[in-house]
Amino acid sequence: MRLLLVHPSALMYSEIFLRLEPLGLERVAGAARDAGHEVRIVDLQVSDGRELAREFATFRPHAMGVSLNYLANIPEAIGLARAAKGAAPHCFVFFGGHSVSFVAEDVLEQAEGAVDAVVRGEGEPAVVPLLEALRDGGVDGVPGIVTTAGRGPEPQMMHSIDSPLPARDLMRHRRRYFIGELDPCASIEFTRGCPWDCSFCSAWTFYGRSYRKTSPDAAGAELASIREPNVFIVDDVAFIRPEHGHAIAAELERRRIRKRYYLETRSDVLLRNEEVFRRWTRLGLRYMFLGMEAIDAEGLDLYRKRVSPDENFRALEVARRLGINVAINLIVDPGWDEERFRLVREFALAVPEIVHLTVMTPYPGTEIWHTESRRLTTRDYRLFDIQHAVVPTALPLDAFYRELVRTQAVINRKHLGLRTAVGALRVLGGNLARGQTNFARMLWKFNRVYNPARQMADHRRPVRYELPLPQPVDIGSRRQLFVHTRPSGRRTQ
Ligand code: B12
Ligand code: SF4
Repeated sequence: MRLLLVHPSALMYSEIFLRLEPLGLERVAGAARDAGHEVRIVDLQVSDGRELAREFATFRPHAMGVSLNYLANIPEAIGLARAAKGAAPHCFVFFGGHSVSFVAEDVLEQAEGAVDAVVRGEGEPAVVPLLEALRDGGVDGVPGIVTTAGRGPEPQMMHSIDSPLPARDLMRHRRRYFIGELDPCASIEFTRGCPWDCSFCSAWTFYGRSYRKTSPDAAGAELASIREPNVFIVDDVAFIRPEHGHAIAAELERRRIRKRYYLETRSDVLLRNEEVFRRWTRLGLRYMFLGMEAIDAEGLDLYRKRVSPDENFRALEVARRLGINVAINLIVDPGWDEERFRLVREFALAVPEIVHLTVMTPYPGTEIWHTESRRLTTRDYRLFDIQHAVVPTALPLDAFYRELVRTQAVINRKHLGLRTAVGALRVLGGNLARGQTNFARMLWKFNRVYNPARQMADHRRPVRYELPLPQPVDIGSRRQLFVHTRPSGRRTQ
């Protein structure tokens, strides 16, 4: 069958720092292609609607699948589904991905027939049975399927994540993916899932708190096939298991693979496994996101981060010693006042690291979606991008955004200060010489993108599609939050 896979546009407020390949969609494409189907991908992060319309008209897909990892993309995806059905009523339209797995029934209802099905959970084990069922008639038996008739069998979880390989060759604009100065940049996955259970995060609920690893051999072979000199490791928490990090490193040493890497991890993992990170710096590890989330013990407890402020600060020292550039993430609570923002600015100016701010947002699939007692002030999907406040702010909303943007701007200026600017110019020169302009554009975009008036205007847009209301759930039984449920007793690590 002919399958067209689509990734929606980038969210404006994240595009400034990065734009990365849609690895999940590429893996779904890989699974379908391995089974003999003809597959194409359009990534609207780097292509425009005209390219999609052209592809749709010439390829004439039997089915179109849209990736919905981000809630904020749901209205756009419903628009794409409506357009597809208008142009080709017999094309089977389905959605899949992280966020839509938690709100499948609501999205089907909102799409009013434009979406035939939502696939909950991992896409690789579902896509081939789905295409076969389409050919043979009747999709109700496909694992993870949800239609307006109800839910099919439970989603299946792959035993090994070594295959299928992502269909990277189907991406037509690979040079447009970048993260900071790592331009161009590919992505890779070494592990899937997270064994922790932070209250604001849905990574663990999606995979039922399970955790799987690639084999070092498969990871080495995949990295060897990547042409880009830079790689973003998409794992929620990199190198939880030191022996796994060492085994992949050994494989890269054996194959003489050297690239520059960006990854994300936790402070306690970095402290525990310093040696692994040191070894990876020799292989090219340059940048790391550290989800600190809060600078005080109270905030860390609230998010159930299971890390102390002391561990966070010691982890920063370790990273500095290893020469890794760190981007710290802090969660802004809508309850913050001017004094609190001032303290955070002071902290951000006092540390050499890049400080990134995201606004505390209850998402479907997270524990705080069910427990956060503050009323939602909006249910507009587009505002659930962790750059907008969706629960009441202590400051008037416009003052909250002014403080937020002021803090982000102070931090940004710090990084564009004279010393950094000289460094940035050197990098810029190198990138431009190789025809890579993503990093250059990013440097000048800040004021246009981060702007309180624009954030306020986002709240005033007419709303067509709204998030469902949170249902009270007994958090004592966590399995109610899971998309994938594991048979009890199975080892996760
Ligand atoms: C890597 C990553 C990114 C990367 C890459 C994003 C990209 N272009 O794909 C970067 C760093 C750019 C990023 C940015 C952001 N991210 Co992010 N990200 C992740 C992360 C850690 C892993 C995603 C991943 O690549 N996994 C590996 C691949 C193989 O899995 P996958 O993408 O989930 O795909 C599988 C299934 O979802 C499904 N599937 C996916 N697509 C499709 C399509 C079809 C048709 C089907 C059937 C199935 C299917 O099958 C795939 C294979 O099993 C997830 C957390 C997580 N563990 O999922 C957060 C996560 C998705 N991100 C999140 C957020 C909030 C953001 C930001 C908004 C943060 C910010 N403000 O800066 C931005 C927005 C980016 C944007 N859209 O413009 C939230 C989403 C919250 C929500 N409910 O909307 C998550 C869940 C993290 C969290 N802590 O809660 N992110
Ligand atoms: S925030 Fe990080 S450590 Fe916490 S559950 Fe999510 S992915 Fe895991």
